[in-house]
Amino acid sequence: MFNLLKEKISSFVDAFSKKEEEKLKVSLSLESKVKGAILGEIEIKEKDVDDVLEELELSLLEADVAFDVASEVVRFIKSSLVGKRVKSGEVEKTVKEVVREALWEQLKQEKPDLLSLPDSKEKPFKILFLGPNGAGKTTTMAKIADIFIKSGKTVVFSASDSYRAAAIEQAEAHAEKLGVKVIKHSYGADPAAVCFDAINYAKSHGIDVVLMDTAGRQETNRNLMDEMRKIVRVAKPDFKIFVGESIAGNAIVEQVKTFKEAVGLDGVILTKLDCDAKGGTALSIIKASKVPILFFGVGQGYDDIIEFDEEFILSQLLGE
Ligand SMILES: Nc1nc2c(ncn2[C@@H]2O[C@H](COP(=O)(O)OP(=O)(O)OP(=O)(O)O)[C@@H](O)[C@H]2O)c(=O)[nH]1
Ligand SMILES: [Mg+2]
Repeated sequence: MFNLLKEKISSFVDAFSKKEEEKLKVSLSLESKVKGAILGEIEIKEKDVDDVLEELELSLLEADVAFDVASEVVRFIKSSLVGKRVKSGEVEKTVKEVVREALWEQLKQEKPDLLSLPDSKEKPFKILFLGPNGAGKTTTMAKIADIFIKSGKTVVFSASDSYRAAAIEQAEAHAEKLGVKVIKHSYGADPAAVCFDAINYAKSHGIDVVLMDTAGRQETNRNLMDEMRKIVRVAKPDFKIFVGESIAGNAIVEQVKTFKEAVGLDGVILTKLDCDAKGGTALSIIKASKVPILFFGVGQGYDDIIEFDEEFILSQLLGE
């Protein structure tokens, strides 16, 4: 995960540092000749950064970073570096710090604490999982159920993907492993009605959290987007999570924006980061869609989920 992005950032830092240190050597020799003293400092000029930053911008785009986000990162780095005075041997450290700040700007977010949210509301807390086909909605719903169960909460599944073949059985298989009750109808049933029943079950049995699955839908499919609006109107979820696969690259930013416009979103879970050699998607979503990332999916097992943490991503990207 993050391999390409990490590689591109590191080669930018190396290229920039080498170039500036070379310049320092030249200016040092001149200065020592004239003054006989070694100041060992150089001021970074605009013309010094332009070509390396153009290269960085292209690299970021290649690593799946969204256009606006790549431009913003480059602008931030440029305005922080130009005019800075740097000592010999400290260029790499300085540029790394600036890159870190630029990435931090893109990653900082107000992240709701999903696990404690049910405590702040009357039971049951209703969570709806939405997103494109095959992104990992059902698997992620099971992972989140496992986390809630381990924290002492009771959970019920709404098998409200009554569209895709074997979707109900898939939800049932997870439920059996986790010891969770599933509310289901037959295939072709109205998913909003399944959610409604699951919520009523939770109410009458004092269940803490209702986890509602949905069929995969592309943001361009008008009927399925309308169906999703109906599910939201009927189920009135407390929290709507978009599940998207990070390997979808830049397309995911548009998907998040369209789903957000249609029904509102409270968070994103980015799956399959373990299969994503580029890594730019994680960097793009927060700023480009203004929806917080809650977790990353990093495998198929229930434990293969990592809570979003800026420091974790920065340390991965900068190889710290
Ligand atoms: N490697 C990896 N595989 C994942 C991850 N999350 C889900 N998967 C796998 O991706 C495949 C699709 O997952 P599902 O949970 O069925 O996806 P879905 O969004 O519910 O799919 P539909 O209901 O058909 O739209 C399954 O084989 C999952 O095991 C992840 O984080 N990493
Ligand atoms: Mg599914």
